[in-house]
Amino acid sequence: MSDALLDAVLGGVDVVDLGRQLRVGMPQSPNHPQFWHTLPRRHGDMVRADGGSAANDMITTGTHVGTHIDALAHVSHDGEMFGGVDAMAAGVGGKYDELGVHTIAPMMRRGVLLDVPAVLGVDVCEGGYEITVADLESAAEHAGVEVGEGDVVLIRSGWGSLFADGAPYVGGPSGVPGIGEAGAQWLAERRVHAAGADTIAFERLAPGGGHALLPAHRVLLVESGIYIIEALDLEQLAARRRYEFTFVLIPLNIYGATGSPVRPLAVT
Ligand code: UVW
Repeated sequence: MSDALLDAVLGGVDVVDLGRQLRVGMPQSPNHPQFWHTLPRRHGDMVRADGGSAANDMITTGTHVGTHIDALAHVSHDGEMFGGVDAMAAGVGGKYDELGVHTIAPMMRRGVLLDVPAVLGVDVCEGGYEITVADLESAAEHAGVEVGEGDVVLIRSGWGSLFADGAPYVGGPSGVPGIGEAGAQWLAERRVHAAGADTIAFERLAPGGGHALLPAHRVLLVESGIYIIEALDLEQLAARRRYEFTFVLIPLNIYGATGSPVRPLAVT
């Protein structure tokens, strides 16, 4: 639905789309199977007696591509997932019965935006920059919000403005800005429901790429049961200085999956 149509349907309600468009060739994590979209049946391939015809397409995709949510089944540490679930015993048959994405309830919750570049006085945080607890606290103060239990916290690094450039968004040699273990502990202490960012892996990736250590994934997904949302588009929200809103997200109800593409909304 276009922005204009959403406005017409919802009247005075302001809706900001936080999802990235899914398209072949978009930047995505090399850790995941890529998004693929084909059109096996075009108009005219099958024409009914009355002249009608239908086009039908097909997507093949990893569940962690584009804007997406990580289920608690996504990460384990020392053989255990959240709640002590045995990671090696789980997933037999290709499905995570206990912590798959089907266990994430649709979200309609208080959302807050922590705009880190706004408090650092830059357009974009540098590649590999670790967003500190002091940065998070300054951004909350700047926004006039207190992060509380059950919130969805969206952390903007400005890196999302590189999405259209492709490879630079993924990082590699430059690294990617984001929180580290300390920032994740800060979120966990506040007992937030979910946390998201405008980057490909949510947390800081060190320059040089490779198979990164992901301590914030461990703290949030494994130790705290807090969902992670990645590759959000936070640019419009920041431009409009919308720091507090109703956050709406519905994961696809894929039984046993480790994640799901999503199209979240910020509603005020
Ligand atoms: C990364 O590429 C690390 O993202 P995800 O958490 O979806 O695996």
